[in-house]
Amino acid sequence: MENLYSYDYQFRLIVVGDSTVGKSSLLRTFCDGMFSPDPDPTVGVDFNVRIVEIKPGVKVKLQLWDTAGQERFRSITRAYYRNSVGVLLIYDTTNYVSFTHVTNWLNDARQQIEPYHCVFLLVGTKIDRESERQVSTEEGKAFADFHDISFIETSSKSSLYVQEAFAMIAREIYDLLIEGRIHVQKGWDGVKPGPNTNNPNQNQPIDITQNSETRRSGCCGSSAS
Ligand SMILES: Nc1nc2c(ncn2[C@@H]2O[C@H](COP(=O)(O)OP(=O)(O)OP(=O)(O)O)[C@@H](O)[C@H]2O)c(=O)[nH]1
Ligand SMILES: [Mg+2]
Repeated sequence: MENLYSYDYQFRLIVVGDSTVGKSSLLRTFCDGMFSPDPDPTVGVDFNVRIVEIKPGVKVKLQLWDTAGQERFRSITRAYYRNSVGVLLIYDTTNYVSFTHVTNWLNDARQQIEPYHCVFLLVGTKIDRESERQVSTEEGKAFADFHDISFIETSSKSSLYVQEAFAMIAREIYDLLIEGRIHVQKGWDGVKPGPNTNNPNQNQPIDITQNSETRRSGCCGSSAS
């Protein structure tokens, strides 16, 4: 069993996208290894935790906020962006309309999160339903490239690339942290140091002032103090 008290950093991630695109299913597969063909729609916001080893000897606790896609919960969802360091933008590869709405989710997230740093990952779900596909891999990739963010396609039903999706965004955040482009800040819960003591950087805020001109793929915002 995972030791929930042994980790180097905590990253807070939020999962957003239209209703029924498979946000909760993605988290359930990732956190519990289970898939349900008939889950309840999310009401407001749900919360999951999982510790992952993103590099040999580096453990990160992922605090995962699962949001409701339904419009009536939108104001609740917005309140959770600000304290997130990563956003998984989800669409359903068998539902073109959900893909066209990703721009709105991206803009909404950017608006709420700035001036804090954030890493985005575009995730196309349900690739086990290949015969019903409406959004090609190329279209997903082109959107991600245009917005300078990472991209992956998954199936929660068959577990395909689910672990990889979370590892991808966690590693990207960690690399930015180590490079000093994201840092631990008081009053912001996106990244927090963990209780492990073997990481020399963990208890001190990282000074990014010397690097604040540079931006990296998928990273938005500037230094907030
Ligand atoms: N075949 C297949 N079905 C999936 C997959 N992921 C989710 N589904 C199905 O899609 C439907 C919606 O899944 P949810 O995970 O509840 O969707 P959601 O995005 O959390 O929806 P809201 O909570 O309403 O925002 C369910 O019937 C799931 O079983 C997948 O990878 N493959
Ligand atoms: Mg849900």
